Amino acid sequence: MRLTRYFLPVLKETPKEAEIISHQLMLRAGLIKQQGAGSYSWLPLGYKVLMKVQRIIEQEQDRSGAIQLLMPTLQSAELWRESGRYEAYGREMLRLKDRHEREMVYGPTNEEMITDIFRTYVRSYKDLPLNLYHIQWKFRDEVRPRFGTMRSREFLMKDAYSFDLDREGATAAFYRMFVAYLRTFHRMGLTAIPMRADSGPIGGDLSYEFIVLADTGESAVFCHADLLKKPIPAIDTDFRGDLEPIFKDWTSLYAATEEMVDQQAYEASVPEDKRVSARGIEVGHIFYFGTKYSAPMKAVVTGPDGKEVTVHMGSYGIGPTRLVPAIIEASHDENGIIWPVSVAPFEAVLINLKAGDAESDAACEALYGALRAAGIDALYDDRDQGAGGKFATADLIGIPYQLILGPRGLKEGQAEIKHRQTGARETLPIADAVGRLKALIEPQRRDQV
Ligand code: 5CA
Repeated sequence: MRLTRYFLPVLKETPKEAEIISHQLMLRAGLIKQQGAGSYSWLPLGYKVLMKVQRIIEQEQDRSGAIQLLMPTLQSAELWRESGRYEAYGREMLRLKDRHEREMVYGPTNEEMITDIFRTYVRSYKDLPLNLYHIQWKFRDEVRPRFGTMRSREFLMKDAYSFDLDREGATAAFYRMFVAYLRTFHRMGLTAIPMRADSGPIGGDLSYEFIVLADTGESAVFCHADLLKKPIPAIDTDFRGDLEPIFKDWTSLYAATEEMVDQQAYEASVPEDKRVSARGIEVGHIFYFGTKYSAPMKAVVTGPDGKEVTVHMGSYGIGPTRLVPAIIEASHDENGIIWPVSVAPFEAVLINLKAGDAESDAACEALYGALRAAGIDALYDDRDQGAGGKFATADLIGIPYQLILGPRGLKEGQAEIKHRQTGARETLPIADAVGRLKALIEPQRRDQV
């Protein structure tokens, strides 16, 4: 992409309304624009990151056996009356009426609708296990929308719903999602710690949150330090086998959010030098809730003995529009964002230090062509502007590698690569630059764990 033909509205000043660094940087780097209270447009650069985050989520969901579909945002109030949540959900749910005076809600989550889909089509235990997911906008009329897309009113959620014959089957589904989540966050360069949680309005008795540690996190968390450096399970790509040992291994070390923490148990089970009390951002939440929705909504199948069985369900949420700021909170410096390659909007930025100079332009055009031919997603800063501004933009928007070429280097046949994360610089023959970038970038794309 040529910057002169792109749409990248970067801001010089830090917007006053933004309290936390990720919100400031998302506005400054032209990732989002506020449209109303807790409502944001995703501008092209932000949208590219969001799509990469979603792609990783989809790959790991698919790999775990979940199947993608798409449900609408507006739902009939009737469905919510069936489960008993129409009254229970309270003012967080946006309610509206259509021209026929039919009561509708803008979905804050989809347990009811997916249960309706299930009961329409599934009749036999032979069709289980089943796990269906979608990525769709949700609306929650949060009391305090804040921190940009971190806690907005309209936000994207990946929500998956599992259906099983019994508690044992549902627990196995829960473990699969648990492992899929560990892999998902790891591929985005995040350390996310599973913590036992309260299940709130979703209900159920088994519930874990995945928390990314950051000073600006909304909740206080307490955990064992070893959780922060646990290797991610490299499992069979089809998720076969028993995943309970992985779940047990990860949850045997103490970790809890402030709502759930038991200070005595924490101090008893974690040696003093291993106690981490920090703040964290909840990026995912998984629930097992048995027959809470399937019983009132009559989602039943015929079991192996011919008798009717009410199915056991779980639901599994991840917030893609929250993950983008969470990644920034975890990875930035005083000059801007530092994207991990796996979610970076561009993998490299080519900086022409003297746009307008015939020789520089020709050499940069050739390099830009070579970058594309090598399959590197590159931004070409071809603006007719001073070098200082170009370096500042490249740092601000966080592109992992800067490939820098100017008249002086050109004379010596040399280009420079700057690593955004470490600040390291290497000078190398122009002809070697693209090959070197490819070697740096490819292993970090993290298609696998
Ligand atoms: N039905 C269940 C799971 S599918 C559910 O709604 N879970 S949740 O309430 O915990 O939300 C799931 C995820 O959505 C959260 O972990 C968070 O990443 C994201 N999320 C929730 N509320 C917001 C919000 N106001 N802004 C941005 N992301 C949010």
